[in-house]
Amino acid sequence: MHTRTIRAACPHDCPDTCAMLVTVEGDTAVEIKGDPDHPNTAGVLCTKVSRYLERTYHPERLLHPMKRIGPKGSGQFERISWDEALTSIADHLKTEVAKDPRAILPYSYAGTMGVVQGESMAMRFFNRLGASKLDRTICSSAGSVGYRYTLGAKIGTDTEQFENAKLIIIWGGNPIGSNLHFWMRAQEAKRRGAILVAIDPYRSLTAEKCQHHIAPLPGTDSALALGIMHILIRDNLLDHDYITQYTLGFDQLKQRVAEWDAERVAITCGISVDQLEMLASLYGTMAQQGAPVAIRLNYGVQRSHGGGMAVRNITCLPALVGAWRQPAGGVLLSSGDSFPKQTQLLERPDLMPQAPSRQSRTINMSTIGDDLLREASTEFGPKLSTVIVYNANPVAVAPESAKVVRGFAREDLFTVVLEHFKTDTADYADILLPATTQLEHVDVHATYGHLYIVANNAAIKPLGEAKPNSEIFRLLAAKMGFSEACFSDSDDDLAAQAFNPESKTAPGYDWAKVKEAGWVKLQMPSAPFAKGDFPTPSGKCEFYCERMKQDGLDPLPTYIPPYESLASAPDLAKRFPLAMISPPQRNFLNTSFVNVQSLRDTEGEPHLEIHPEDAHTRQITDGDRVRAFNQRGEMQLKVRVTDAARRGLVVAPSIWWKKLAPDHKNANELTSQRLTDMGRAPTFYDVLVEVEKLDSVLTSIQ
Ligand SMILES: Nc1nc2c(c(=O)[nH]1)N[C@H]1C(S)=C(S)[C@@H](COP(=O)(O)OP(=O)(O)OC[C@H]3O[C@@H](n4cnc5c(=O)[nH]c(N)nc54)[C@H](O)[C@@H]3O)O[C@H]1N2
Ligand SMILES: Nc1nc2c(c(=O)[nH]1)N[C@H]1C(S)=C(S)[C@@H](COP(=O)(O)OP(=O)(O)OC[C@H]3O[C@@H](n4cnc5c(=O)[nH]c(N)nc54)[C@H](O)[C@@H]3O)O[C@H]1N2
Ligand SMILES: [Mo]
Repeated sequence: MHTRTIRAACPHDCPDTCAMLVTVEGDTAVEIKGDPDHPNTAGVLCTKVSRYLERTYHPERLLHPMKRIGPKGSGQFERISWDEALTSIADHLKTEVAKDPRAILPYSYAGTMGVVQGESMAMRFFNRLGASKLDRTICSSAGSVGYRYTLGAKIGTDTEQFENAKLIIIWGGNPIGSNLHFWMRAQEAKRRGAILVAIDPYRSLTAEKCQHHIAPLPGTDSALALGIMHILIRDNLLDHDYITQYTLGFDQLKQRVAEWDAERVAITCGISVDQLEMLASLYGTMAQQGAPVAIRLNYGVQRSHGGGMAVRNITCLPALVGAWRQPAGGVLLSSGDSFPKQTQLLERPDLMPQAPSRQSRTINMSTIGDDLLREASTEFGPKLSTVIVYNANPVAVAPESAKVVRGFAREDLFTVVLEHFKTDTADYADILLPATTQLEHVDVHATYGHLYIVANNAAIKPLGEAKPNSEIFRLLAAKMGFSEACFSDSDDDLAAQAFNPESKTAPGYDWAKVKEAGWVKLQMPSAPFAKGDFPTPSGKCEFYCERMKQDGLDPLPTYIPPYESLASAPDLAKRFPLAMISPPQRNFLNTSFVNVQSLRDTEGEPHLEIHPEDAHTRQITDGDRVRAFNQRGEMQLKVRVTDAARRGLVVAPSIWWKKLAPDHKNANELTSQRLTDMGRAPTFYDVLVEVEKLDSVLTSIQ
């Protein structure tokens, strides 16, 4: 049998975007592994993606188009032909477009991070329709806005440099679970003598392996950063030369942080003064001694009311101590803006119909629950009549799930879902279309955690009648009679248009070459802000930010408390005294992989971690089944009593498929649709709950 090796890219929403090698025998993929030559992947795949073949050849893969035959949400479908599926979608869309195309909404996120199967052909289609635009805020927009105000663009320390750092602060992230290849560098740094500090309310797998762990209350990181700045300035642990040359607003910052003495910060964050002093002095003193000090800033800090401000404040730190001078110093949140992606060319916003009577409308994906239930009004525009979901699972991942479910259950809503599996969202589809997986289609990837463009070649033919997203939207465009040339672009054409060959970072980008080689590194300076060059309006790191003032925000670093906490909402906290966070499980990728049996077996059943004292006052013991609830909803979980959760905090590792949980619910029953201070993002970790033991009678009914 003909055996060959195909160069592929891991498509998942993860900073690591691994380069993979797929071995194919005949028509079957038989092995998948990390590319040993790729500097970031270094031959290693995480546990879940090493099961990608199990996912691809899963017996429950969707293999042909289907239409709904049961009530919404029942998951009852019957097989139809592609022609019937596409014709019925196009007929429906034509009627809606004639009335008002804004009633149509695409709903997509990062099921695949590929440029081709993500927002290229699909967005051309929706732009040409004149559909509502989707504000893609569900993950990273709060931090993106805060970061860009301060530093200008999401550019940061190269992951490969972290092994040379002497101090690494891992802030709001759990890289052992979510950013494995960064963790490999951090471990190497530790072997070379570096100190690792984790800042996380929860003693995660990562925090457990760092020399220091500081556990602030969720949503208080902006205060913690103010406290560090206060001490750095108080003790003169500053790089005055760097501050003078490359920053804006130091004097105003100094005045502002004077208010944030160590006592006040320690109380706000629920930590000790000693911990704060230790952290600030470690950071400032090591930087003064010329040691590279680096911060790996992640998403945990962004999921509360003040998530944007938290990222902004933390991002001010490296400039104060001059950490940017060194390649292994600075901060990495995301490398996303290093990639010269040609968004306009790929998505063609110019195709939007120019009807003067109708302005285009934007719907925030994080408030899909409310927006699906909203009636037509002059302010809102037409009621949503049609949702086309691809690369996403909103019924499980969007906040305040009860409302999301009510929305998708609307009998007058026409829902199309492009999927690999019958997910919680797919159950609500009127038409369900089978999509190809990464092994079956072509794509090209930028990433948010390293600096390589990674190519994905198709390893095998599409299974069953599955088709790539790009092809589905091409076919729908043809059915709609769209004749613009861009609807004939092939997947290779789209991949070729992905990055600007005239750019500084990907000069001469040539898809044919990258496709063959598998990957290419961007050309980035090794210490991007060693000599300032911040892409802000002032060209400096903006401690004072005029754009924030124009946008109605405090132009200086400040503290924005959570919506729901003991200190900020004492009345609510009387009823629901515990803060709940629901960070990713190591062996799931959001909701992807939850249906892979071997991985689900590893994670067990949905569980809740609670501190021994909080458990004791509620007469809860390890292994009990409990009900976690608040004013929005409830769910049932099995309890693990552990001091990994700090007092006052419960942790519900996520994101479970609802239908695979014993009570058909997940953590988003309890999360809210309130948005962050910046970037209109969700506040998944800004939630108060109460927990009580389920009595045995109730449990047995469930
Ligand atoms: N295995 C796996 N990997 C993933 C994902 C996955 O689902 N599974 N998801 C991917 C996606 S979409 C993303 S966005 C990234 C997320 O990347 P990370 O943000 O690095 O990943 P998490 O594991 O969510 O780490 C968040 C940590 O923040 C902590 N945390 C919660 N609230 C706060 C807070 O207020 N302050 C601080 N300092 N810490 C807090 C949590 O306890 C948790 O340990 O990971 C990606 N990688
Ligand atoms: N409570 C709580 N909720 C959260 C979070 C949390 O930490 N706690 N994290 C939030 C974050 S950070 C994020 S990023 C979101 C993630 O939310 P989503 O982006 O919706 O991620 P997934 O749940 O993995 O769903 C992606 C779906 O896309 C499908 N898919 C993959 N590839 C393709 C393809 O090529 N074509 C098609 N048509 N489909 C494909 C997969 O089968 C999967 O069902 O969830 C958010 N929700
Ligand atoms: Mo995310």
